[in-house]
Amino acid sequence: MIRSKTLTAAISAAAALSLLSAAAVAQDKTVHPGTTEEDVRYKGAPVPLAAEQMQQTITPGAPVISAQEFERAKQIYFERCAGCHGVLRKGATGKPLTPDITLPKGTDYLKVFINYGTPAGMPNWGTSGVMTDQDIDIMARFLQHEPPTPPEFGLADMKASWKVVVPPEKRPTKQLNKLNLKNLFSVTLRDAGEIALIDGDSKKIVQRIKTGYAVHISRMSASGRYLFVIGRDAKVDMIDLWMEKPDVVATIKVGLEARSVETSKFKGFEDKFAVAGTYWPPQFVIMNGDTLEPLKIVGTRGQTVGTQEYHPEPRVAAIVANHHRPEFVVNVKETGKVLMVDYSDLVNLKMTEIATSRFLHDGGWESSGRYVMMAANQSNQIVVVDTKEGKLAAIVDVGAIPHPGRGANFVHPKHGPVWATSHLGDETVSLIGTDPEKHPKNAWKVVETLKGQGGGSLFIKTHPKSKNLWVDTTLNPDAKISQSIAVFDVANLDKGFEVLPIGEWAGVGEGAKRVVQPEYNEAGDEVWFSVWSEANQQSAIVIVDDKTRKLKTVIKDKELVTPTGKFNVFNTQKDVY
Ligand code: DHE
Repeated sequence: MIRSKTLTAAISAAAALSLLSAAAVAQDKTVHPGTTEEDVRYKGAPVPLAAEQMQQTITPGAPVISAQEFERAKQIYFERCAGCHGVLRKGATGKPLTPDITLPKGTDYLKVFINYGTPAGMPNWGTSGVMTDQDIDIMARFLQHEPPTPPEFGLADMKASWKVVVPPEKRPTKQLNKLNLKNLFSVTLRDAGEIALIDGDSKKIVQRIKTGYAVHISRMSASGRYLFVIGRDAKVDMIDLWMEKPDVVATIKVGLEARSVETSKFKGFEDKFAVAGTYWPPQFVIMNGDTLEPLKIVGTRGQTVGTQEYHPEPRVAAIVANHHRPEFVVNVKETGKVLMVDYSDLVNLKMTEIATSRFLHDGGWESSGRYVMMAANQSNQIVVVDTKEGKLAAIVDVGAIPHPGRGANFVHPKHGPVWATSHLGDETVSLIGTDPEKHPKNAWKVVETLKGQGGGSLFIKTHPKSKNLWVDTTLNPDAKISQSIAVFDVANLDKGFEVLPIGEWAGVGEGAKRVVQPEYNEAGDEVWFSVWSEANQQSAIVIVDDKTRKLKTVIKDKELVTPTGKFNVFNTQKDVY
């Protein structure tokens, strides 16, 4: 009870701070010296843990801090710093901030550090006007104490939150609505904590459904009937698309912070299991695919690859389901391990742990479905895992901070089949050869590097029936670039790209109008783009005709609050990209 009330308060505070930090970034280019503006915008979002009760730890030799000051510092830390430095300050994509490092520096040094920032990446929280002198003083003392640890979240906690709203035997035995389910889109309404179901044929919003806080992604069950949605607060909602009015039939909280959910897709196991990975606690849980009953929790704490040091919070990033074997492929971010989890026997669980590269984030399949391509983003690498052999196939150096989403597969006119990623940290697009049989010389090598509009790219997309490769630049600091899309002709890559002014086409007036995540319809002849502004401004979805690259429709509706990810049912179910 306490948790849910305080969480609500934290969420509003977090949303406000998120806007504030965006504004600070916009006004002051030096808000995070040493870290690119794109990166600050992307990772600086609040972590929904501030409201959790944690033990205050007093570290010998550290300056006095009152209980009230400790609570204040804890809140600031989770809203501002934890996304990069880690919940336990052990260093994630940012540097470690543990007492062995902070105590020898002392309060005065740390205050200067926080106030002015450093070229190595510490933000100038004081001079940018984001933190008061009093807050800076509290933070300088807080950082010299052992970090407080958020609670664990085990089976009993999950079961206490678990609700089967409509039991399987009371659900429809056939589809009761007239929707063309294959061309339905689940759209993340990020700041509303909802998804919108949009009919891909009529472009009408069919329904809005309440989900978790700052809802993140949607994934489809193998049959295409159930939609799974996960929020940053680790709430999973399972939606039955066969109901007259599609709605939540089961819900569960699987931890305190999460980003990924997936379902079993191997023949014989369709719709049987769901899996969700959490940032906190560092673990994943396999659930019953019908009811979300939690069945098996597996922790991911352990040694990093390379130096083999213990890491206390290796977060679970992307999870993909293997179509060829009864396995989930689970990315463990900070330790750099890809786990291939065999779900055919949960009692005698078999798991292949593949040592790859640190900071695994997102990724997807190459076109044959045998190799999985995962971005180790802060390592500037793509790791390739052969899921048939259960072995690392290659680690490929690419540009700065690759961020493919699930990537894009197409046949290169000279080099054969390739998988592509764009980058957060530079303007390049890396094309990696993926056919070791017919094009062995090109396999797992960057065969060509394209130059796009700029850095700040989050997603790249094409479709087997298309000749276009779409590259967004959502987090580029230049509004002209973040509000438009670059499109390449895959048959004529030398010609460079065309820029389409998607933000302008939306006709929504004032706003950030960041263009994010191209997504195809089922037929592969339309591309949908979110035009993402703040919650109090108008946003839109712009639909482009893939063949002519001309504007087809704009979906504008006051219900479309902060649309970001869009997930076409068929393409998500079958992993078409
Ligand atoms: Fe995402 C996918 C984590 C910020 C939109 N995001 C993912 C995945 C992870 C992740 C691990 C892969 C899930 C999978 O495949 O199982 N995202 C994170 C973060 O940790 C990060 C950097 C910071 C945060 O505070 O959450 C972050 N993500 C964002 C955004 O700000 C985006 C642009 C807008 C939003 O809705 O929050 C965003 N992330 C997305 C989308 C996908 C995604 C649309 C799925 C892409 C796809 O095509 O599959």
